[in-house]
Amino acid sequence: MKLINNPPSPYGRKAVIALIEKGLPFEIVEDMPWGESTIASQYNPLEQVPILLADHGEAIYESDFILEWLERRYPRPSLLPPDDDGILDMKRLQVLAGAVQESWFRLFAETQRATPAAAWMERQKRKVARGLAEIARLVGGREYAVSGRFTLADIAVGTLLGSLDFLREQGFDGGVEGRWREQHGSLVPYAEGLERRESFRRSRQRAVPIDVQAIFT
Ligand SMILES: N[C@@H](CCC(=O)N[C@@H](CS)C(=O)NCC(=O)O)C(=O)O
Repeated sequence: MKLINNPPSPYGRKAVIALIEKGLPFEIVEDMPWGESTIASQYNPLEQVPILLADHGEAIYESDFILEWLERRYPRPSLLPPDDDGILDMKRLQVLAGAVQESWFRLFAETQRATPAAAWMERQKRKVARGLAEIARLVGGREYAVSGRFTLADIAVGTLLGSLDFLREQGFDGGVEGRWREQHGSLVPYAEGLERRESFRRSRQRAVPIDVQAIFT
């Protein structure tokens, strides 16, 4: 299998982690979806990475769908909770983590504009702050988010927190709302435990030169 991915992408990281956890052989094809030579649009009408290219040529895109596709096609080892309650708890966390990630990117994009819309930014900040608080309430202090074992919920939450750290290292702090380590100390041992896993270590986001102005303005 091949994974078309952009090295700084937290969405791509989710797919890489799942592939490693499942012990599947794969090759990464780096792509810059905003660049002129991108290949993403050949495989995904939404022009986004990550895209998983299955061995028979099928292209699967949208990170959560890639994870579900892998789960259905390669069920062992399972990255799902063992029962319906666990599945629903996992999906709630996937929704929350995905939405916080999106709001964070919207916030970042808005800061790149000549005249950022203050009300829009405040709205995104609220979503980030309240989403993170809810994640901390649900997960804080645990080793794994649901069912006492590693699942897709940990991929969702762990990559979100890792991505907030990564963006901060890159110089985008976004304000107090995203400072999850200071705001939600109970998430720190959880996230650091995940980052010690082999799949998390081998999938760390990597900065590449990007013309942010060209993308967002
Ligand atoms: N909801 C998508 C988001 C993917 C996404 O936004 N990928 C970025 C790279 S981090 C991208 O390809 N952006 C190009 C675009 O949105 O046109 C997923 O979960 O896969």
